[in-house]
Amino acid sequence: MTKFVCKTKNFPKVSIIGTGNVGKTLAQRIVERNLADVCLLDIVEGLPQGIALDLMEARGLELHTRNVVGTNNYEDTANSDVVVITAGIARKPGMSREDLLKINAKIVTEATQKCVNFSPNALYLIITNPLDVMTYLVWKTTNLATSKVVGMAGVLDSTRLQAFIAMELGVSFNDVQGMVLGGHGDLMLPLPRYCTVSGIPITELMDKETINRLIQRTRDGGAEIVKLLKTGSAFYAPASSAYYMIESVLLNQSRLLPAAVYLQGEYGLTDIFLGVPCRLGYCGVEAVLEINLTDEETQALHDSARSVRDNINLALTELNIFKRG
Ligand code: TXD
Repeated sequence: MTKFVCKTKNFPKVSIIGTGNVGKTLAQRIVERNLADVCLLDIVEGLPQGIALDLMEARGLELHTRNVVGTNNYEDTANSDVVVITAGIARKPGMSREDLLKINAKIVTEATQKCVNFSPNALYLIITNPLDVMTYLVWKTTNLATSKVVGMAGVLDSTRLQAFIAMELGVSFNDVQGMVLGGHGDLMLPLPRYCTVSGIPITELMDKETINRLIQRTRDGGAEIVKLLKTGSAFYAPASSAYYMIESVLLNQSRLLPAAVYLQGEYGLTDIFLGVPCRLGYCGVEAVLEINLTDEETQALHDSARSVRDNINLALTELNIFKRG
């Protein structure tokens, strides 16, 4: 065969740190939708290589053109457009998100620092729990701009609420919009006033009792799945939520979505990452939106922020993490 040297178009590159359930499902979604090449990294030798090879062997049948590589070496993540941090341990039954704090803080900050050496301009999408705390620690322990660090939780919590609303009303999932703000924990803040079915607020379609039941189910959404699975936690909807955000970045869609972003006075909160609506495009977080909240909602958001801040302080002191000036 005659071989020709040909310069191919550079496709975007996404590196995923942690090749567990969320990482490998996200990789599959990204390549099978032809969005980007993927580099999978894990601490376990052979795991990312095996998953990458498996996905490449499916390529001829799935008819996509993206490459997947698996590695244990951070050099291979170089020049990524997006770096996704899913490394850590997953929540087990009976374990609160806060229990994960100490172990995951070390894993996440060390992994991110290594990635930043090779991809200083990437957008860093944090997934590891406890989400809002991990996102803050990533920013605090690197020189990344606030626009380049974002945490995934609001899209997941909102899509769960959307699913529960659609199932309750028997309407198409596609017609439902949900909006969940606050930390990714028991104090998250689902906002029924901003949840709609084809533009109609759900407060017009359901009584208060039903709405409260769906809100509680959303708050318990992660735990409900942990309880059913017995080992591990949810990963299909989390991977879809991360994909949704990455697509908005790489295709420069500037979607308006809830995510953990750095607040500098918005909602009366400073120096914290918390779930609020933002605009996400190629440059990262392009804008943080301040929507109208009632006094009660503002109070609930501040309660959620307080719990996140307590855990941030715990991580900073217990792990003796260097405070960025
Ligand atoms: O809404 C959200 N943000 C979340 C968060 C939704 C779902 C899952 N959420 C959290 O993401 C979950 O609580 C975990 O903290 C992470 C990853 O969840 P996943 O379900 O993928 O966990 P797994 O299957 O246990 O995978 C974790 C992988 C596993 O392969 C480990 O070997 C790897 O992380 N790991 C590491 N990789 C690289 N470097 C280090 N140090 C390391 N430590 C563990």
